[in-house]
Amino acid sequence: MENLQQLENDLLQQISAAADIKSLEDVRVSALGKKGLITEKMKSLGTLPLEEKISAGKILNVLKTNVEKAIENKKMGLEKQELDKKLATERVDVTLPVRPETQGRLHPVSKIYEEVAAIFGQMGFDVAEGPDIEDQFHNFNALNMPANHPARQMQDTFYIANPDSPDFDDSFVVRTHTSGIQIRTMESKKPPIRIIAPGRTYRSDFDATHTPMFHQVEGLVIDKTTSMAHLKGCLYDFVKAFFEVDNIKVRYRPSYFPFTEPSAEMDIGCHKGKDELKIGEGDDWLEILGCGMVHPKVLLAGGIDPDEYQGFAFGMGIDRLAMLKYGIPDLRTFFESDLRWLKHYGFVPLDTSSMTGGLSNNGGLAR
Ligand code: 2U9
Repeated sequence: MENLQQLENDLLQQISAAADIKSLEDVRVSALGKKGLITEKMKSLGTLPLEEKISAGKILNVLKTNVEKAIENKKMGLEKQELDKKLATERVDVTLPVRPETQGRLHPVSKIYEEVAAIFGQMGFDVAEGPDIEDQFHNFNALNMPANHPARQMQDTFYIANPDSPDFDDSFVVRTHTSGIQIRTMESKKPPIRIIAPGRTYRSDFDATHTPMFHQVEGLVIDKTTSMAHLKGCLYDFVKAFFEVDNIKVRYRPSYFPFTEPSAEMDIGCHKGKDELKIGEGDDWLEILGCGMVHPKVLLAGGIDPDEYQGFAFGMGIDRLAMLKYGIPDLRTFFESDLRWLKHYGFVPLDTSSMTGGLSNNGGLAR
C-alpha cells in the first residue's frame, strides 16, 4: 500500500478547493462512495499478508477519518457561506405592508348591501333577486295597486312599450320598488318564506334627497303564525346590529302602504347635534324604514292562502342608510362617478362585512 499519504494530500486538497456543496459531494463520492478510492483500498486489504494488512488497515482508517472530518468541516463552512449569501441578498423589509393595498374602493351603497345581507343572513334570510324591468302586475297590481290607483301616481316611473301589445296596461315599467321580487318568490316557493330583496329602483324624481335611480332592500317573512311582534323583534335587532350600538330607542308610527295592513314607519332615537348625529339615544327621532303586515290581497296575488298564512314586510332606502351611517351629505354625489369622492367615502374591498368579523370595519374606511 503505497502512496497513501499522497492520496490523503490529494483528497484534502480537492476538499479544500470545493467551491460548493455539489462539488464537495462529488469529492466525497470519489473517495468514500461504493467505488471510491478509499473504499477500493479498504477492499484490497484482504489480499495483503497479515502483518501488512494490520499496519495498512490502521493507516487507511486514519486516512478515512481525516477525509470524513475534512468533508464535514468543509460542508459546514459551505452551508454557512450559502446562508450568509442568502441573508445578504434576500432581505425582507418587515416595515412594508404585507401585500400592496388595493387601489379600488367599494362604493358605500355596495358596503351597505353587504352589511344588510350579513345581518339578515345571520337571522336566516335568503337574498332574492329579480328583473329591473317589471311588468305592471308584479310592480303594481299584485301589490294592491290596480290600474288608476292613486299610489301609482306617487310612484311615478318610466314606462316601456310592450312590442307585442299596444295596450298601455301591458307596458313594462322600470321597477319602483323591489317588491316584485317578493311576489315572484311567493309564486314559486311555498312558505315558510324569509327573504331580503335588494336592488336598484327607479322613480321620476330628482333633487338633493331623490335621484331617478336609487337602491332599496325590502324583506318578507311568511309563515303560519308570523305576527307584528316578530316584525318588531326582527327590525329592532336589525337596527341595533346595523348602527353597531348597544342601546337604541325605537318607535313605530302608524302609516299607510297599499301592500301592508296595518302599516307603520319605524324611527330610531338619536341626538342631532350642531355638526354631528349620534344614533341610539337622545331626544330626537330619525325615520329609518317602512313596514307592516302583508295585506291579504297581496298574499292572494302571490298564490298564498291568507286564511292559512300571514307575514310581515319592510322596505328601506339603502342610499339614505349610507348617508346616515357614513355622514355623506348629498345623495347626488353617489352617482357622479368621481374617483376623489370614492377614495374619500369608499371602502377597502377585502374588508368584507360579517357579523363575526365586523360589519363596517371602520379601520378599513378609506379615510
Ligand atoms: C310584498 C309585500 C309587502 C314592502 C314595504 C315599505 C313598507 C316601505 C319604502 C322605504 C323607503 C321604500 O325606499 S323607500 O322609499 N318602503 O316603506 N316597503 S312595507 O312591503 C311589501 C313588499 C312586498 C309582497
